[in-house]
Amino acid sequence: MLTVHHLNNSRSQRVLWLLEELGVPYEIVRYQRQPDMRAPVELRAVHPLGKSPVLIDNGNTIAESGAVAEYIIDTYGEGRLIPPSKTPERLRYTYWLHYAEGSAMPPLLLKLLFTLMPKRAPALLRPLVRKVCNQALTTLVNPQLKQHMAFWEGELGKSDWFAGNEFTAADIQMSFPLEAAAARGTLEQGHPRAMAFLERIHARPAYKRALEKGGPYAVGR
Ligand SMILES: N[C@@H](CCC(=O)N[C@@H](CS)C(=O)NCC(=O)O)C(=O)O
Repeated sequence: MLTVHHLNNSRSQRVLWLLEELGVPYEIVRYQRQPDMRAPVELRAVHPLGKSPVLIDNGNTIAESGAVAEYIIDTYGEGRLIPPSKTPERLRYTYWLHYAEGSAMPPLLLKLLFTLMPKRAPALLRPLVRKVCNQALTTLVNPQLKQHMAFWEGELGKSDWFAGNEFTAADIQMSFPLEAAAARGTLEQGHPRAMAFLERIHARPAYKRALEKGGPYAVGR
């Protein structure tokens, strides 16, 4: 049976959700984040980077959530949750599947880092670190994030889902950046379509089942 190496409160929640949408049976090997939020070292025995998700199936070890989603759709999708090939929707699907980790997550990660750094700096250096981090946030990170969020808002004005009128695996992949932006408190103001997207996905029975199996998920709320 397919095995998901699942880190609590992480991107691998999307993999559980995709498998639930497709009704594919799977087992979960669970890992708990350490106090510093890193994955435990045991995950490095499964994949050298020690990050989650990692999928094991039929002797294949698959890492990187976009690649995991592609593998699951190719192997178990039977045409579901992917637009037909050679259509504009398929192009959009491929774009969002890659964009989520390749372009959307880096500024969100930087926002998290520059917000946490002053809190973790030694007390004496804290004012200086806070000043540098705030400058990086205001000049570099926040403007980029604003641009990305406006982009999502505009695209969700063209159709309910990222690749078109049908829900696809690209929406599952895009859920993480949107959840992360909402968790950083930057999405609520001025992005009603992105917020409505989150409401729609949270209402899906497969999303709820995946949450029950994956454990507490604080990225989005
Ligand atoms: N781009 C990779 C990112 C993987 C990643 O950074 N996963 C996080 C969980 S959200 C992780 O394992 N963090 C723990 C650590 O870095 O130790 C993917 O989409 O799979």
